Amino acid sequence: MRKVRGFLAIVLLTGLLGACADNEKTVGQLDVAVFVPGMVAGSPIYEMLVAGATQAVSEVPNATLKIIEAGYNQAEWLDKLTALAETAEFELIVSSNPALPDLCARVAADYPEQRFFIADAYLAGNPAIHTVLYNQQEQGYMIGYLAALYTKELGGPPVVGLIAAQSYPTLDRLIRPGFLAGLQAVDPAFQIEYREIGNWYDAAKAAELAAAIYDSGAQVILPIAGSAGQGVVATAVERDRKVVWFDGSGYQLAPNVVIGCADLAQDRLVYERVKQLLEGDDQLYGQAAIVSVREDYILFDPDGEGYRALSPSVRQQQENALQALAAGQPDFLLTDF
Ligand code: RBF
Repeated sequence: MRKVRGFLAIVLLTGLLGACADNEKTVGQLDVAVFVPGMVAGSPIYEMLVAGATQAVSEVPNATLKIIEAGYNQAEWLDKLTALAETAEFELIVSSNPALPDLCARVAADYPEQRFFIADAYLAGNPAIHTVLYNQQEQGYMIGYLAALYTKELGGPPVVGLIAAQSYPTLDRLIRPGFLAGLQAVDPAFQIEYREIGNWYDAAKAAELAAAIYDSGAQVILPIAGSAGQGVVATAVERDRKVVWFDGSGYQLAPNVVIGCADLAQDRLVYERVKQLLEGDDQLYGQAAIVSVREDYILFDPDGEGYRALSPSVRQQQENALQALAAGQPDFLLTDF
């Protein structure tokens, strides 16, 4: 009899707990989902997204974290995001990239209680969504300047490669013009040799495109291609040419081939904003912030063998340009997007 009662008690308890998990949330519990639009590995911007959210959640009592990799098929993202909102399990969905605000706005229309924070994106005025955009003109400028300094010192033709995964507004309207401005600040003769891969993972295609650009005479290429960018590095190693890097330190990928890395403080940004939102700062929803070199969210990372191996003159000129940029010269003022 005792055994049966015990068994019944366990069944009842399990049923109750199950009901709780399905229908109700424990009071005070804050569940966060990180929606990665792609895969984490090989994309520093997503590695930092996860790191920042993880730290914020670890510092807020009762907060939990789940990481969802949505994969590279962009046509599936809306359905996956909708399914996530439909669970009503997560107070906050955190993501990163400029395509996300439109998708989140569509989900928010059907699930008005759902809240979103999206880094590396811009959407103002939606009461369910907070976004923060990097002034990517600056990241493009600082790395373009270095690519041109290196090429010019070597006496190569005034052309630098840019291999992108795909065309998108931030690339076309901020990164690419900023990169060109950096090149032409060194010498107005510089031009970009531009190619597109078609996705964020095909390193073999990126390697092929890089080969064609290097063979046409360019000394340096910038990949904006997530994990596919490693194909560009592989070709540079084969041909003894150079790469400049975006979004974080890439020096370790190939010492003396990666000559400079621009960096985003995306881990710090995501940490700060997620923490603020979890602590109840609801005023952020509806707001679209823009951050820049002035608040140290966009940086240049000089701490790599490839950068230290450059001539003292190139490094001095690069450091002067970085100081000028921080002081507003040139001024890439951006108030909306
Ligand atoms: N950047 C990455 O590093 N990895 C990615 O998988 C990736 N996927 C993206 C998908 C879309 C649809 C868009 C618009 C951008 C993507 N980005 C990705 C680019 C990212 O938002 C940012 O512009 C660059 O990382 C430069 O900072």
